[in-house]
Amino acid sequence: MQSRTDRGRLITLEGGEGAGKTTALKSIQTVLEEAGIRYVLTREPGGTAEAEAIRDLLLGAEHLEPITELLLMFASRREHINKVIEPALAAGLWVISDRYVDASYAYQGGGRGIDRHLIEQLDQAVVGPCQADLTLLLDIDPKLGMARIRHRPRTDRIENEQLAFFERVRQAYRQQARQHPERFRIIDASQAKNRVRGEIETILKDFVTATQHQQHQHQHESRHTDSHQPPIDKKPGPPDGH
Ligand code: T5A
Repeated sequence: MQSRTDRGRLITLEGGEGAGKTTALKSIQTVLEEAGIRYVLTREPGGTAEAEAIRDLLLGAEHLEPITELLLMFASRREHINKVIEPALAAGLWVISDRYVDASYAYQGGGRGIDRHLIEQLDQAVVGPCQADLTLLLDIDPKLGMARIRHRPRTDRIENEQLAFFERVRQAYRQQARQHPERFRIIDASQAKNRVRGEIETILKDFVTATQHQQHQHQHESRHTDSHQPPIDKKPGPPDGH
């Protein structure tokens, strides 16, 4: 059986609209590349042909019931986990996902007001143990985030929501961070790009160092355990089948 330390690590990136995820992704990639870590870069909703088709529906539809939106997010997530995330982690690759399950708590839970209990049930059934190891939350006042993307020629269905919606999204993200302090790191995304980049790089480097330390310790312990195995009993046993 594969040990926890042989698996890759799942890093997720979250934040409201215009928080600067695209810029942050580059910083994460730089640190992993410098550390010689092989990784897969992916996104949600999306990441597979089927999940990307669901993304087009989610972001392009004129109207969707909140519950339909939630179920489609989790349907695309299941495809993504099964076909991309799990196989990569099992092969020892790291995965960086531009948004993951916390976005459903924030947008469908906080933004749309869907009962958290239902999202937790879906999380358990669809994501199960495939939870993020590290989540970077780019926290920003939605007024500033929206101002940054105002110049975009086209906006999608969710980006067209009102400010109050994005305020609720922000609060729900912060609640997620309070509930999972072991994996969340909050970054003040209103800072200048170079400061955001600096913070992300520091967090990532610490995480890489801690992971590599864990892996070395595990290898050392396995070697130590092997060398203390009791000697194999040399007495010949009965031949097979007797
Ligand atoms: N969704 C997703 C759900 O509702 N539920 C779910 O479960 C999931 C998984 C997905 C949408 O789906 C929703 C959330 C989303 O609405 P997306 O493509 O992930 O869509 O979402 P967006 O937030 O729209 O992603 P963007 O790529 O558009 O935004 P970014 O990456 O946050 O913004 P970015 O990096 O392009 O930056 C925006 C602008 O700001 C500038 C950049 O240069 C750029 O012009 N900028 C800064 N300016 C000043 N200072 C800084 N520090 C800056 N950082 C960036």
